[in-house]
Amino acid sequence: MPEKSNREAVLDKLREEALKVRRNSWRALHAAGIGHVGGALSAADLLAGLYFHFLRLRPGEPEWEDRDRFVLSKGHGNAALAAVLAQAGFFEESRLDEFYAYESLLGMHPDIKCEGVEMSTGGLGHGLSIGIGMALGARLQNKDFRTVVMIGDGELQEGSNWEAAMAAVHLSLSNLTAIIDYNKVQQSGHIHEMMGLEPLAEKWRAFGWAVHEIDGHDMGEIVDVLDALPLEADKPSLVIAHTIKGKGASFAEDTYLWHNNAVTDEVYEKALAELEAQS
Ligand SMILES: Cc1ncc(C[n+]2csc(CCOP(=O)(O)OP(=O)(O)O)c2C)c(N)n1
Repeated sequence: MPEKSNREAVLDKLREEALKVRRNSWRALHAAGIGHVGGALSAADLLAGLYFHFLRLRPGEPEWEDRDRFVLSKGHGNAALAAVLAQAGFFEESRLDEFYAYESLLGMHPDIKCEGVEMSTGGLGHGLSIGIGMALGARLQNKDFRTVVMIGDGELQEGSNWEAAMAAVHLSLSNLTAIIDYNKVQQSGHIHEMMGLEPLAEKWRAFGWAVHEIDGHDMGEIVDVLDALPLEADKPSLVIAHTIKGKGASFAEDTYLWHNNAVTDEVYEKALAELEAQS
């Protein structure tokens, strides 16, 4: 049998990590008994690609000043961020069992005091502005670290994002990348029913961003776009990642009902069984 190509081996490893991000997200949410399921699962492949292929980090030295910065602006997806940080070695995976516990640094939203977390987020609409500050900071200090911000599509309905979108172009921040987790569902319904975003790519291009659309569950497409960053010289990059809210759990896919829900023993077992079948 021919040996797998190097690319396929890399992609297989990343897919395994992504599956583990889903498993570990469920682990954390089950420990809490409740939480934001849908937006954690839609972001799992993107987070695996970022943390295991793109971001230059030193998990044993979280404050390393030349590290790349990642801001989860859609902070309610913290179960997946906690999962990927644990897998990357910022802390023990067993700490996922403290998710939402009293005084735990792993809460419903990212806490800057937690190893590997760059910014406390959760009040939506701020991450891109924070990322602009980080990217500008890199330029002013003559440093080559990159900044990546992940934004939710429901979050994008907030006006502050569009002010930030203008500012990033005005400042020519080619060291800044925004990723939209475009799962088409927000807290209380489908995006197009609440307040549609289309034509999304055209809007960002009109603002002056370099834009590329991918299937946010296709690891090959994720790796290719990350390898291509920055997409154009002198412009910030935007990746529109088409995803499915609740991806990997049939009962939670493409519905706002699983934006935030109770995670009972029964739900947890069902979710793990489905993931097992996908591995
Ligand atoms: C400023 C602000 N308004 C409202 C909320 C409540 N809230 C939490 S999640 C959410 C929906 C976000 O939807 P989306 O960005 O699509 O998230 P995803 O589907 O990726 O989970 C809302 C309105 C908040 N956290 N912050």
